[in-house]
Amino acid sequence: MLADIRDGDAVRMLERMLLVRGYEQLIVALGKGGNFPITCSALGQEASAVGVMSALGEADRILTNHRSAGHLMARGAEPGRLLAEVMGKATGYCGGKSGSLHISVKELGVLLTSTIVGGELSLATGVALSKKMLKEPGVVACFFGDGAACEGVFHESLNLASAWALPVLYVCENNQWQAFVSRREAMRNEHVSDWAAGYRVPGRTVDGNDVFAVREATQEAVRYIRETGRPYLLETCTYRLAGHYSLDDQAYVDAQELADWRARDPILRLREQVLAMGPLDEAGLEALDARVAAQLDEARRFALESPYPDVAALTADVLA
Ligand SMILES: Cc1ncc(C[n+]2csc(CCOP(=O)(O)OP(=O)(O)O)c2C)c(N)n1
Repeated sequence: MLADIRDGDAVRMLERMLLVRGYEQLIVALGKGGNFPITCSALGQEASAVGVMSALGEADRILTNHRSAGHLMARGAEPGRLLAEVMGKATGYCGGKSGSLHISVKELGVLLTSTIVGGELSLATGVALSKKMLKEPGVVACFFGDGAACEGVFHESLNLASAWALPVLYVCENNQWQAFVSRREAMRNEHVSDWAAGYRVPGRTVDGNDVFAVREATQEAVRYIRETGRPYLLETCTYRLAGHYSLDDQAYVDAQELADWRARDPILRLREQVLAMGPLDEAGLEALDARVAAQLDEARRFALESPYPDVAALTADVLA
């Protein structure tokens, strides 16, 4: 961990997590003004996104679900182009056609955002099969929720990836909720990773609010996949601190449960770790906050001032 501090990784990870959090809050704030698309945020899950992504390499490919902003930004996506995409602007990563629920960023290796719950699981398995057949290097990382893990497609995907020895890192972000249903009502096992053994796949659960733990677990998983060519299931235990979608006020959530998880906020935790370990003091943290706020202001300006696509663009890239 000391090495992390020395080379500035901890500060860089904190900056990314702050940027993701600020971006998600900005989208909710813009939504309150009306006339803005509804999105699904992963507020509170920043350590999982940043920790996993920090252990992946350039040749690796990523598929994700409807809570994708953190994954995209942790991979290096610019907040301005992401926001422009959500707003349907021409400067967005998909020319404004995908919104937040279907975005892909080819140059960053992010192949898919699926709003079909579990859709990313079978497609990631297929991408891994193609990688294997074409003898391409790299692993395929697939982010999904505990709700997706309760669907048949999760079990079919794990089974096939194991039977065919495919290089997939299945990352279940267990945020304790499946839309408006607590995961306790939908599954009897405590951990999604318990299911892995049934498919002869290694499974590990890690504290998803501890960015260092997530990174270390991902490094181990990726090492295993690169060495054996076989799949691995990593479960990051975390919590969705905001509603299912941007207008959801979470009235159905137990207040004590929410308060307990707020106290385990991954950003507060990393701030304290950074202070204790020394790369930044209070003034340094304030300067970091200001830098992030400036980046988000610029992203907002860029997206708002960007033009909408020409009508002619409607039929470009349409394959069917
Ligand atoms: C196939 C399918 N069924 C239902 C939905 C509606 N839906 C959207 S998100 C969601 C909950 C998914 O829960 P989980 O996989 O745990 O992800 P989380 O939202 O908690 O990140 C549901 C049921 C959908 N989009 N697709």
